[in-house]
Amino acid sequence: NGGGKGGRGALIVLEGLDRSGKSSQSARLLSFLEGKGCATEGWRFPDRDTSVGKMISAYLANESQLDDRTIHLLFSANRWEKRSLMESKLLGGTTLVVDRYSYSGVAFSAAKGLDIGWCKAPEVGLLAPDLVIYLDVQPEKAAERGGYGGERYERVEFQKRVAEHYHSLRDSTWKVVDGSLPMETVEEQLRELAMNCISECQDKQLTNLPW
Ligand code: 2DT
Ligand code: MG
Repeated sequence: NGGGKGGRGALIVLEGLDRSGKSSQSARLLSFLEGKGCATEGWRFPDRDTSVGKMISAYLANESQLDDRTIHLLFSANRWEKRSLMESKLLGGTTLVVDRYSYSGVAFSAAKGLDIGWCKAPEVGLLAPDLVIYLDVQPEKAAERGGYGGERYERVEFQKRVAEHYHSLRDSTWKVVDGSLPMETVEEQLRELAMNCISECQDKQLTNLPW
């Protein structure tokens, strides 16, 4: 695990708008870390494989309608149902590279007009990331990238509001990376951020989101 002995794994989260490059960059980072001999797993939220995740997936595909607060709590429940597994992986020395987390939960729901404090409340007590990498891409630029997949939320006006809320959530664990740079440049920056994070967090306690 990153060269250290018996240290815990790092919780590394990638955030950003739809089409900001999170999924490709997570995959690249994952294979890089694996190549370094680092115990690593790639996770994503929503995790569409659980029964809660299937409800979320149907909602995103516009196959079901749910009240804004109801879907917000389902997204949160989808993280809660993975919390204990996440904790045991991290304590066992596995680094998790997670594509979206609580910040997506708050930014997307707040962009619909829900109160930010209300949106944060169900996230309190989930594990706090050691590093949040925000892939910063202009909403218009993201939309140009091969277009959206047709899911709910994939509209440029909505994504602009999401970007504003992401901005207000930034804290000391965040590193903003310019996602409009060439893929290899972004990849290189992520490698460095991740390696530093993994070696620095070995002896640090796991904590909970402070919201
Ligand atoms: P993907 O395209 O990454 O599968 O995300 N979302 C995500 C929320 O509204 N709340 C959340 O808590 C999470 C994790 C962002 C599907 C969409 O779901 C949104 C995009
Ligand atoms: Mg999407």
